[in-house]
Amino acid sequence: MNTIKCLSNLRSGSVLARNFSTSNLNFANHKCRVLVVGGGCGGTAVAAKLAYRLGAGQVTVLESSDKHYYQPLFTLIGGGMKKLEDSYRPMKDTLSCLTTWVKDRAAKFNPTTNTVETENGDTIEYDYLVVATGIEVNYEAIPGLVDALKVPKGPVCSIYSPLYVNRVYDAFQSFKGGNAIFTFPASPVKCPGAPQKILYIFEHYTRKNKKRNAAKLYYNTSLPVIFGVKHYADALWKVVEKRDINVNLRTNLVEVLPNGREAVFENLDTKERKIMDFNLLHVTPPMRPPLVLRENSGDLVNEAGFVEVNRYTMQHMKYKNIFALGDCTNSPNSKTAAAAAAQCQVVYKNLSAIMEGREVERNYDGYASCPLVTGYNTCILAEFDYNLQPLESFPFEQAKERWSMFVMKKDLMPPLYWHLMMNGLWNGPSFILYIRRDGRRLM
Ligand code: UQ1
Repeated sequence: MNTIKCLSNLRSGSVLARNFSTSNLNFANHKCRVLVVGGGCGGTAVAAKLAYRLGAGQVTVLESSDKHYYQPLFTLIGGGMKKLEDSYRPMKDTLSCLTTWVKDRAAKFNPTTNTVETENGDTIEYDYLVVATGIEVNYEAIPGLVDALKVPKGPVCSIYSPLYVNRVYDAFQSFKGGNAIFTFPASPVKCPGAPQKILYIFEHYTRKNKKRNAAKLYYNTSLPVIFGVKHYADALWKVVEKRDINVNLRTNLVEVLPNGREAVFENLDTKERKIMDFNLLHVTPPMRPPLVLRENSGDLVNEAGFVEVNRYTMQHMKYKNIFALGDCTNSPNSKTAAAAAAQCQVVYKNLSAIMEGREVERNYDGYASCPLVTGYNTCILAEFDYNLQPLESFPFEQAKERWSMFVMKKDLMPPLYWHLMMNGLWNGPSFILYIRRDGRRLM
């Protein structure tokens, strides 16, 4: 990664940029051409692209974290296949050296004055803004959950936070039998496939460790379907049937009882509540946009707090100098890193066009992909668009569980993410589809 960054420095004639630009600067009043709010997957990728085009010092990234997590690894950490330490890099090494890192957090968006106020009380003025704050996990929304997640070596766990992900494999190992319940909340979530990936990994784990006969597995999901895309839902129903997993649709976790062994679920249609006991409870928490979007961003967002963009161009519906991508937008795609990869090229192209006084030119088709890991060596690679139609990269039946797709998820995607996507060099597999589908993906 350093080689690519240094090369980009040399090519822009700014060898020193790495040392001076990617530092945690705090200016009382900072002015920049492009402000990217959020140094996660989408923000970092689009900032790298823009900085490479505009040169050093033109793009500022507002991000408070020291670490950048590659969150797709969290399911594998849950299964004991990877370590938490494998999933992150220092923020300073992830952000392009051509960008200026302001280590702070957005407190208020003022789209009419082209400024963002930060939590430290500074104001950043921009010509163009890219919002990429991501979505926030809200464990507190479920009474009893946070306390249960504090119990050392307890049976309640969750892959959705670096705070709790290491509890998951511990809970697998402590499990001796009884009910193992995996949940999906009644809110938009990032990586909607992950709540069942960890279920399938656990099922395989119990078989490998001679605990399967003693275990009763439940997937309690708020959704009315097992997966939003029928093509893959059909395949997943066969997986749960074959592996004797009980699926309860429209079933939402509402409380974890203080005894730490029982949870309350509500049927979202009948409103009926029931208590289920468990020996393992894997929780996917409800999620929501971060506070600054929910409360301090005026007409940048919809009622729920998601940034209102045109779903094709990713341009803000009202403010033409503002774009958004990733999990914080209201575009109805699946919230995955692969979607952010496809969106970052659309944002980059359209923002560049606007800067040059041209019309937006690129359309995002809703592409998302979800490597549905189904155990310790198999994976179904789901790829689809806004119409929930499969949009597959490979010339074989992807709805089938495959070892090759598991290797791609576990061993090929992480280096691709760190070396290509974080340097603005990966826009998803649209080029493969371009070759295979006669140009369908490049509009
Ligand atoms: C992808 O582009 C991506 O974004 C970086 C992922 O997130 C980690 C993925 O998991 C996948 C599967 C893709 C799509 C890539 C190919 C080669 C189909």
